[in-house]
Amino acid sequence: MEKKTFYITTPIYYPSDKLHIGHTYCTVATDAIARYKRMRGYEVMFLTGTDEHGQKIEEKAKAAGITPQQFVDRIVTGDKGVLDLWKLMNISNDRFIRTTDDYHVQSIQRIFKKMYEKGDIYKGAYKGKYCTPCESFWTESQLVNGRCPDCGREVHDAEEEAYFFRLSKYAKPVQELLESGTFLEPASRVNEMINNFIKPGLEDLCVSRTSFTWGVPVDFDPGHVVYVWVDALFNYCTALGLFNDKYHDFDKFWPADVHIVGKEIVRFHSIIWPAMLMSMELPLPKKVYGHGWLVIDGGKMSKSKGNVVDPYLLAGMFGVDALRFFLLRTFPFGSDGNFSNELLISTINTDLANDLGNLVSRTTAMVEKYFGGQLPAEQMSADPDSELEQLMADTAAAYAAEMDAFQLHLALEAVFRLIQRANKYIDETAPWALAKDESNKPRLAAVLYHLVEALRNALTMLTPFIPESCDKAFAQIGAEPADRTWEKAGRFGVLPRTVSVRKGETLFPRIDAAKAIAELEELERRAKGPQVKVEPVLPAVTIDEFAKNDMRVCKVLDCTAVKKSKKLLCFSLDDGSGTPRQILSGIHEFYEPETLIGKTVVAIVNLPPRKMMGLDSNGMLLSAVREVDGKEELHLLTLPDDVPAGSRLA
Ligand code: ME8
Repeated sequence: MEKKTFYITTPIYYPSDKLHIGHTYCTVATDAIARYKRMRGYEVMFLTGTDEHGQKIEEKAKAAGITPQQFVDRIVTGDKGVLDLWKLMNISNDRFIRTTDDYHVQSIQRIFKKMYEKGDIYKGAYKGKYCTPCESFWTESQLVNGRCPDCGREVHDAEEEAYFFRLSKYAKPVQELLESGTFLEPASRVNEMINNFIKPGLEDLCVSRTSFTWGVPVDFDPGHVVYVWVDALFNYCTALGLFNDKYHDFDKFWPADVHIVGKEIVRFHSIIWPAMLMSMELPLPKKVYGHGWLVIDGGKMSKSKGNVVDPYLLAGMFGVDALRFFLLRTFPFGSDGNFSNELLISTINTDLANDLGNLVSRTTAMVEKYFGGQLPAEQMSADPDSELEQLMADTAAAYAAEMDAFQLHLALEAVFRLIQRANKYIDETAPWALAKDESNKPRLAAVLYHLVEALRNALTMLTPFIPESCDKAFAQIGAEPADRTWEKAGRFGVLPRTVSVRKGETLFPRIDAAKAIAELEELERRAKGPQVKVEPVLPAVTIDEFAKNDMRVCKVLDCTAVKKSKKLLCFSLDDGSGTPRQILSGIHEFYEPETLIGKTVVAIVNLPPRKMMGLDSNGMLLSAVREVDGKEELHLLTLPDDVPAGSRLA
């Protein structure tokens, strides 16, 4: 019998900056679902990739002095680029598409032409509000406080000759699609789409641009490039071979079972995408699932806000599986979640180090200690522990239901109820007390067998989330690959009663939170580089006003610390007049006085005299000052020694 197929996608990423933990969240979630479906026996196609065209990339490449292709190559295939990140995070995608791939470009041209020939794309003139970073045109009514509703940045008036897609024609069938069944989930997003976008009236969509060139050229009208969202959305089909010879899986996998997307791009996936597919007379995807954002202090992570969290850094410190687990265990998939390092560490410590890690190490240690590593089948009592056995079955059922509904955090919650129950079972049965009396050995063996079986069940269900750690733990409890399958989950009595276990390395060492956070902050600080505060430019002065400042080159004749002052240095200066000038300067924390004698400095000499610590100061020395990482940095202005004393600065 042919296997059932399951086609799942993530959004294809903009390689305009390095990816952050928010992008990682979406891909790790999709990966866990894909792995789960494979475990359930589906032939899975898991697609991800990069969305490489558009004005933003063209502008960034220009600013970097390289071609757009070079720019995207760096971020996609370069060191610590997109491909490296997915490898590191153990992402099991079956295919990776780049929208600059020739086959995709060719397919997009054919798709565009087909919709044009059908009359669903027509030529017109576009006037609207354009958000450059989001590459989106907006109508006046869609703006929020006159700004882009997606990113909150300024929009500007834009007008250009353009092709339009007859989105308005599809308003009714799209609304029906949204209202019927479960095309878009979570359900809360349906009303948002209908009320915010469909009810105000769907306008035709501008689908070509002439103001830049980095895009798929409209082959029948040079000068136009295809709107990046048309180019991007059809990746889900071109990557299967629609209108190209690169792949031949379209009939097998289309329509997609689910597109996993972030909430801000639900609009594109649940309105524009089905409308274009209707136009192309292609089947519609079965589901779009809009997940929430990882936020920091309530705001979305973004490079421009400087609050992006680097997945390389976290995976390096805590391990890939710990990071994968944290992302999917902590935040309900459909809602926003507040990311913090503290939460990450406490989740690792509580669930992985304590609950799971302890269950593995206590179970294996006890089988080794009391039975030399192998349970004695012939001596094992057959007493059932029906509550724990039943919980194994119930957990598998609950887990499957939650995974099928993409409620990943609830699926994990169910598994951890089993793990916690198994830990409690250890306390209740007290194997160490049973071990004291030889006659209790059969019961002791049965208790330990129950624990190994509870672990086997839990690990099977955790495998899509933390595959490498589960492999290691399975090896410790003597579970062969054939014992790790979904068919064996939810059952008791799968492993042989003579199972051999071997205590191994600690899977998730406990993290010292204070130490780890200090280390992380230091690494983050170093990765960011010094944070220099740049003072805003002051209001303008006229040249005449400026010329009133009398700034002179002076030689330092003597320099001493002022008694009882931590800051002040007393300078005796040759200002060229023949009479030494005394100036006090609060720079002792930056310089030792003797190191300044003989230096050529600059002083403003026409300030009114001041008294400080009982001493006269006749002017001020000029310094360069800036704030770095919140601390003031000062450099006394010095000139080459051949500049004579008394020269004026002008
Ligand atoms: O949108 N938390 O690409 P993209 C959770 N190229 N998810 C986040 C996030 C965060 N802090 N930040 C970003 C695009 N994402 C288009 C997709 S698909 C045909 C084209 C998610 O790189 C975001 O919600 O800007 C989106 O789903 C994905 O990362 C890619 O974002």
